[in-house]
Amino acid sequence: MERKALFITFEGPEGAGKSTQIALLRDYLADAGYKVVITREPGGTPLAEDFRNIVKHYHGSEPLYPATELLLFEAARVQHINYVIKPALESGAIVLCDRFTDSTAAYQGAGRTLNMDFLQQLNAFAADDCLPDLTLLIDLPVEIGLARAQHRAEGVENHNDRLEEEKIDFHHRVRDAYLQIAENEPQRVKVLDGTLEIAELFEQVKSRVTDALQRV
Ligand code: Z5A
Repeated sequence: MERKALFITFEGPEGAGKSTQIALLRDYLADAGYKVVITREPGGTPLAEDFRNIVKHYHGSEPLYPATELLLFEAARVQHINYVIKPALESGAIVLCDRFTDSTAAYQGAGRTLNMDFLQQLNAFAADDCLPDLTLLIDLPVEIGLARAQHRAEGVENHNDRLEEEKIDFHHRVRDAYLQIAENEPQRVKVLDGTLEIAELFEQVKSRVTDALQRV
């Protein structure tokens, strides 16, 4: 089969169902004969996974400054872009990435209220022209997503997730920021209803991805 490099990112508030849809899409595309790479942010390389562990679980006596958190996400991204995403795209793979630069805008920009213009410059610097062809934003009410995430965390020892533990206002700012990004960039960002059943939502994911594949 002809190789069609395509960079697809999945975004959304907590518990939106991104990982679930990515796994379904990977199997669907692989069965159709495409080379598929799935990855995530923060993470995707050994060092970026170490940074992930800090930003998600660090609860030491020296709190992370919001700017430190931002720079750790961007540092992880530089490793990830250069060691995973660019090589995969150059090999003709479809890359499915769980979170990317829109997460930084939503969580550190809107959630932590850091300077959005500066943050977008950092995003551009880290991404180094490697921008998504398609972003699927799985939207759902904050309360539903957090309930799902909490349910899943039950029974997981030392779950302690710094971002999940943020106040409800933080999560509302994150969701609103995502919807604003989608409004600003309707060509790239497609909003899907995360309250749908898994199979029904997957039909919409497939439809958006099929459209994108026809364009490359
Ligand atoms: N972050 C940031 O702040 N800045 C950045 O620049 C970047 C990231 C890149 C990554 O954590 C954290 O990093 C994240 C943002 C921040 N904040 N937090 N916390 P993560 O990767 O561990 O967490 P996540 O990305 O938020 O993923 P998630 O909570 O695991 O959600 P998900 O992948 O979207 O959902 P899921 O795992 O597919 O599903 C969650 C549960 O719901 C699970 O039990 C499913 O079985 C269930 N589910 C899934 N779909 C459905 C439907 N359709 N109906 C009902 N139930 C469903």
